[in-house]
Amino acid sequence: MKNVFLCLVVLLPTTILFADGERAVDHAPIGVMGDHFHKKGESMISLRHIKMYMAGNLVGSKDVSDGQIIELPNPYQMGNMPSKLSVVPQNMEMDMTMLGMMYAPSDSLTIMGMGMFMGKEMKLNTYKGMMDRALLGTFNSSSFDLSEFSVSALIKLRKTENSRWHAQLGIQKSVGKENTSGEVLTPMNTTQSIILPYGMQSGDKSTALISALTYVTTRENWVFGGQLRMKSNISEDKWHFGNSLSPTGWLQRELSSKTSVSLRLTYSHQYPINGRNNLIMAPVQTANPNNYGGKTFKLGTGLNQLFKIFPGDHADRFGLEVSYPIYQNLNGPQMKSGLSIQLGYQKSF
Ligand SMILES: [Cu+2]
Repeated sequence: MKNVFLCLVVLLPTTILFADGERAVDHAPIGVMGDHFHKKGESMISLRHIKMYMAGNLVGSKDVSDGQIIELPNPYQMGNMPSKLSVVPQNMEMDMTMLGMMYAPSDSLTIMGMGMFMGKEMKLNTYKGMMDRALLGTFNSSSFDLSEFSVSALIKLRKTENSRWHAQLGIQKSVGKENTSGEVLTPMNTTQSIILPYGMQSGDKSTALISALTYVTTRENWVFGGQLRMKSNISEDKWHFGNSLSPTGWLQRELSSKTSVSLRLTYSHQYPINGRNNLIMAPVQTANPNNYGGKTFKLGTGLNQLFKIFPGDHADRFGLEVSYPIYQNLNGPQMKSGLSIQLGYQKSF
């Protein structure tokens, strides 16, 4: 990550002109999906990588300690399982790699396809199920899999000299494993293989409808954009991650035709998990479908930079965006989001 960033900075002073007066501000900050459409006959490939960090736990918007979490009841208590939560997530890292493709059969329609790989790694503490509730130890859970595919249509609604409106309508299919198992340290101080809780799964096998409305307007060297995005489940599954609604707004400043910087505010509201897998019942908060989703505000800052590296009429586009949550109100106890870094490459032809 650091090396790529260094390359971006070192290559900044190169001066080359691009076809069609291509500008860095033509695309939104890299974290915005489906932000632009293409001219008839044009294609684009993109590769993005997102790294997300999480640490600590919240109930609503209040921090909660391990000590407070292990006093909460275990809703799935059975047999000799502890009556209180006994395993507490400490931190987590998520890696998402997305490969995207765009093609415009006409000036008013762009088809977009995307595939995502997802890797997750979580560190958890296990406490004794009863008596003194002493810390027994720490263990890791992880999963890595092809997670989802999506296909959508971007429809141009209105375009004037300095503004445009477009809609996105698509289908997202989760293909990642929803029953990955892993070795865990139990509150009885034994090691056992169980189906990992929902949050560690690479998918939920659901089908969802993706819809978005985007508006972008340009005033000299400034661009303002806004997008409202929704994900709504349309399949009948044993369980699926909650529907979500996320408006985002960004301000971009063009420093030169090849460089732009941005500031973006995103709100996201995600509903809890719908349904349940009866085999997921460990004494940990993540085994409860209600402890998912919530409301989050994130602030991000980004850089779009054009280069001429590979042959072709179009520029090689790089985008970097770093964002941090400024407010979180989570259905909890739930792990708190931290920094996320997104790096992307796009090339039209
Ligand atoms: Cu594109």
